Amino acid sequence: MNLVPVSVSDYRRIAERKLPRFLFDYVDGGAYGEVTLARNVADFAGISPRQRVMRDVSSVDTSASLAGTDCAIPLALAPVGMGGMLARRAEIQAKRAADAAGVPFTLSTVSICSLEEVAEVSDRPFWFQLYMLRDRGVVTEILNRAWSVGVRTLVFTVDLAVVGERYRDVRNGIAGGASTWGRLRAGPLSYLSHPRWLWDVGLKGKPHTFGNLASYVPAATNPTQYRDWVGRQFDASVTWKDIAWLREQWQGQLIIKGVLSPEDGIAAAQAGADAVVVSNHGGRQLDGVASSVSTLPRVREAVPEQVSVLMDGGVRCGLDVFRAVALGADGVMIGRPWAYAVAARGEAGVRGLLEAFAREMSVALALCGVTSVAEVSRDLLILDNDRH
Ligand code: HOC
Repeated sequence: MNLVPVSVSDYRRIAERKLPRFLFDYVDGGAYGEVTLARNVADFAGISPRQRVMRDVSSVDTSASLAGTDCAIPLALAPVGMGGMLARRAEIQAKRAADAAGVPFTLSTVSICSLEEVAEVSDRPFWFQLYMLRDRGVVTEILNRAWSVGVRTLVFTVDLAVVGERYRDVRNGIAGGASTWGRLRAGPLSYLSHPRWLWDVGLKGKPHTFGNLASYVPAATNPTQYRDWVGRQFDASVTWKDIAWLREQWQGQLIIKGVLSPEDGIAAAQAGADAVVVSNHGGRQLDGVASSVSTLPRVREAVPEQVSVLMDGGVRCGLDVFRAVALGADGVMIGRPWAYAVAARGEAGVRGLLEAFAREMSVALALCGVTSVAEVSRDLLILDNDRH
C-alpha cells in the first residue's frame, strides 16, 4: 500500500505496519478496556464549531504563547516514553520537526535519547518532563542537567504514582511479567523479524539505553531493567508538598501535567505551577475516567487566570486544537499523533503532521470568522445545551 498520509489515522495505519507489535501496542494502547482512550477522541468529535461567514479572513495568524514559549500554533509535542525507539533516534527526528514547525518538543524522563543529545539538535529550547522519583538526589541531578543544557520549561507528571494496568502490554510481555525484550533477543528468528534500527539505533549493536537514566542504572543490559528501575523509583507517597519542594528547586516555568479535577488544578496553582495540563495520560492510567476535553472547562474556571491551562488526550487534528482553545485552553499537547508520524515517516512524517495541524487550525479560525487565536472563545462553538 502506498498511502500518502494526510491525517493522524493515516500515520497510525502506516506505523502499525512498520512497528513490531509490542511497540505499536505500547504507544497505541490504553488501560483496561480503553474506554477513556476512545472517549478522549469521541468527545472532541461531538463539539461543533459555529461557522461564520463574510468576515474578512484573508490573513489568519495561528501563533500563541504557551507557558512563556512562543509557538506557531498553540501546541506542544507531549512526552512519549521510549519514543526514541519508534524510529532511529526518533526523539532527535521529532525535535528537528518541532523546530521547523515552531512548536516545543517535550523530552520524556524515560526517553531513549538523552537531554544532552537532544540539546545538540539546535539552539531552540525544548521542554523536559519529569516524574517524582524516590531518590530526590537523582531528581535534583536531572533537574540540574536539564537546566545546564538550556531547558527552561519543566513538565512535571503527577498522574503516575502507580502505573496503570495496560492489557496490551501485559499480553505482549512488556509489563506485569515475562520480558518481551528477553524473548526478542533470544534468537536469530526474532532478530530477523524486527527492523534493524530497533537493534542498533546508532549504538553499534549495544542494547537500548534510557539516555537520561543510564548513569543511574549502570548495570542495565536491556530496557526491561530500566523499566524495573523506573517502576521501583516511582514515588506513590508524593503529595502537593513535594511540588512545593520542586518549585524551590526549579527556577524556570513549571507545568503540572495530569490534572483531571478543579480541586487538583487549584492545588497545583497553590503549589506554584505556572501552568497545568488537563490530562488522563492518554487513557493509559485509570480507565473510565472522563475525557480531558470534557473536564477542561471546569479546570479552566477553577484555576487562577494567571495560570495557563493546557490539555492533552484525543487531539487528532488542527480543528481539535481550535475546539480546545475555544473551551478555554491556552493550548494542547499531542503524544500519539507524533509517535505514529515518526514511526511512519521519521522527521518528514512529523513535519507533515505539524504542517497539517497548522493548516487545519488556520482553516478553523477562518471558517469561524476570526483571524487570531486570541479571538477564539466559547461563542465559536455550539454545545449540547446551546440553542442553535
Ligand atoms: C515503568 C516505566 O508515560 C507511559 C509513560 C511512561 C511509563 C513508564 C513506565 O507509558 O504512559
